[in-house]
Amino acid sequence: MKNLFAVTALGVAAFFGNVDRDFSIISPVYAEQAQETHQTTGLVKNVKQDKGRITLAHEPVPSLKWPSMTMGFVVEDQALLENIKPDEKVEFTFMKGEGGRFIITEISAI
Ligand SMILES: [Cu+2]
Repeated sequence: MKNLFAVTALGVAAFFGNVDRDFSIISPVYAEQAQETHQTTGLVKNVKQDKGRITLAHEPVPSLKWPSMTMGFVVEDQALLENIKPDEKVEFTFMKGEGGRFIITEISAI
């Protein structure tokens, strides 16, 4: 019984040890930024599906305190741009990626 307890305690310690290591890799600040998404609508100015890029004249983005502007985005998956055409109005969801790029995770015509 004493041995079983010792083994169990060791298992719990090992488990929490692993959790601790995992959290040390991703800092809380980075994890928060990676999960934060933003949504707005916009007009498609240019699409380069083969490069996974799109230029949008977007409406304000309150969650980023952005005014309306025209800017380029990259898409998480080129397939997202399959049915997106210039001069179309779209709604989209994006997040800030590495190197200050903004990555669209969802986009659809409205
Ligand atoms: Cu912008």
